[in-house]
Amino acid sequence: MSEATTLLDRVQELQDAATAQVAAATTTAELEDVRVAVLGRKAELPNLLRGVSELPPAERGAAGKAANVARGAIEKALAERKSSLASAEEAVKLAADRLDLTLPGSPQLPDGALHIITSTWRDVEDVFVGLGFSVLSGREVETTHYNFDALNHSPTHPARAATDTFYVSDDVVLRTHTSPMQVRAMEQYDPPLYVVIPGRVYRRDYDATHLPQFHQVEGLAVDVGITLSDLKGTLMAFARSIFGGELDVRLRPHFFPFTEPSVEIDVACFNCTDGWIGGDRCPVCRGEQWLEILGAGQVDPNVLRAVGREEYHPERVQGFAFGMGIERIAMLRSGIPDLRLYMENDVRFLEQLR
Ligand code: 2NM
Repeated sequence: MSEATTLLDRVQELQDAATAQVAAATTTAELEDVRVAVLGRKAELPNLLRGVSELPPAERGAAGKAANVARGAIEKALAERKSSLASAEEAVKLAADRLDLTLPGSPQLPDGALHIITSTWRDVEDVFVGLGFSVLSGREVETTHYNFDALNHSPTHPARAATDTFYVSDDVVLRTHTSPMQVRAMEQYDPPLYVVIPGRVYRRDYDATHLPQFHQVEGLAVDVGITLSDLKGTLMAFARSIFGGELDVRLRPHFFPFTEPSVEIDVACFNCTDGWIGGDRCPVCRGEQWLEILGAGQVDPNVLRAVGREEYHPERVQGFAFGMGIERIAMLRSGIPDLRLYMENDVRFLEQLR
């Protein structure tokens, strides 16, 4: 028997052994071990090809070809086995991973809720949107021009004091009300103007009923022939919508720099309108029977003039304006008197106000 015949027999043996091993592999990992054992760098078949060069030239061709054919057959067997094992493994994995999307989540997470300031803000805003007002927002850092001068605050007005207002520099402050934006609105838009401006405001004050940062909604209506009756009707509709039903509203004379005349508006105490029977005094109004809810007035002609536009000349248009603290409205509605609780975000407190 020639060396070539021996070699061809060995090639056939190796191919048979390799295909048997391929067929016996039961996982893709096992199959990879088989591939390394039969075709890897240290395997016999690839190394046999090297011996071909030592054969007599006439026999090299047949031997080389046989070895390459065997290699091709083994590679094909490997590829086929690999694809069938891989799809079987995929099927097992998919069956194990199956997720029933109709099952209830676990654990059940508690629902979140809006903060009382956010929900009150939205309720107030919604009432005025329903009355035809647009909603604007302004910057929280303002110039003393927009925060005080254009709003008819005299150069010595006490609200300008550094003990009351947060100054960023000599002529820049954290706004103490949202009215600066009302001046900007008059600069930007022609009358008729019906806007409400909710937002954060800042004053140097901190106790049970005053926070250094709080929230306001201020409103402004400017049109031809606006009177105090328009103010009263609008704010009565607001008060009834927020505090309920047919409650009475009263206007008390007051003073604000930017309005003349100015009023404070009270709503009849919703807790004791039909007579208080729980003890000597109603705890909501402390026996007053009225709750102060906001300040308002006819826009002072000086404010309209300070806009500096002919369209807002006080002989052409008139206006009313009002402002309220969102915390105060929330406090009256919820009966929780200490505003500091609103800002601590103690979950036990927040959960009582869902
Ligand atoms: C209040 C009370 C009264 C007010 C006035 C103005 C403006 F810009 F028209 F002059 N805005 N807001 C106003 C009037 C605010 O808050 C208690």
